Amino acid sequence: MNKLKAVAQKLMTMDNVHILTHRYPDGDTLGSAYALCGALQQLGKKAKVITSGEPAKKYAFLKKGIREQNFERKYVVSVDVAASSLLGENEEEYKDIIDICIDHHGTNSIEAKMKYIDATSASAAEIVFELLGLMTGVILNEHIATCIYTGLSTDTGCFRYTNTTPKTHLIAAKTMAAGAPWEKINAEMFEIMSPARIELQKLVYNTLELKLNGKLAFIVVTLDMLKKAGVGDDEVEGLASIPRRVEGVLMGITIREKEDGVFKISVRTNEGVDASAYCSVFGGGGHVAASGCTIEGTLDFVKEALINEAEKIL
Ligand SMILES: [Mn+2]
Repeated sequence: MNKLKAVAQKLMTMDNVHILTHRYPDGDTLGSAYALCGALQQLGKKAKVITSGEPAKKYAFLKKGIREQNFERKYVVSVDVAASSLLGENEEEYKDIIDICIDHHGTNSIEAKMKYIDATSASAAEIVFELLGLMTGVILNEHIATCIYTGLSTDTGCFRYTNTTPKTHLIAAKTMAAGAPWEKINAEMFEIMSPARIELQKLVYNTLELKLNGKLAFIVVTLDMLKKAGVGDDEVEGLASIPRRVEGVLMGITIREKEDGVFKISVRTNEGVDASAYCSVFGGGGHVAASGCTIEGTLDFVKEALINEAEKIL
């Protein structure tokens, strides 16, 4: 039997399901989770999304088709979560009891009774879309279409990144036909920003530096800048694409201070430079063109470590 079909059949037998997202939840993990949750509820099952951390306000619309249900958890599904550490605050409670793990990160290291990993999918939402198609009785309504489209669009940078495939567009087309408000979703995800967020962007642009003959660019986002601009932690997303935009840059790095001496690093690359391999040196990982890791130390130490390692491959 096709493995995804086996996952679909297993899900059909489940009830009282908790669906987990990764920490700092993005459009893909949330879209995938709420699409699956909506589908299970359509089938008369009880299901609930357990996010790791409060999602940014701009994702609130993904919840709109979901009924709040209280029940005792019997099964656990994770979507778009590549490693148990990425469950964040939910790691301890859930890491050993995951029944089904659905993901598109080739590096996935989650322990689960059943795993479906497809690294050729641009987003977890693509897998969830195909999964729902294999579940008898699930209808692609406007809510599910909205969730899936959001996952596709956000993980492909609005269908621009190299992970985008003909399949991505075919699924997007089906969700558009099913009523996903694609223009509004893309405006909300990629265009609209609060004045405070624009203020932050101004501060961040001032930190842009080019290294290694212009092949490496990085920006720095400090807690102080967030304070100065008046933005919440949930409005910081999306800055990571800035350094890679500089002409000639092969690797764009965003160094974001999470707490004193702890930096979250986001790496975006051009022309096939392997960001995942690069980040694995620092204990992180992800995709070829988009990966991340966490490094502790002073800002100067972190910068130097990143530059030294980049010099080996650029
Ligand atoms: Mn994803």
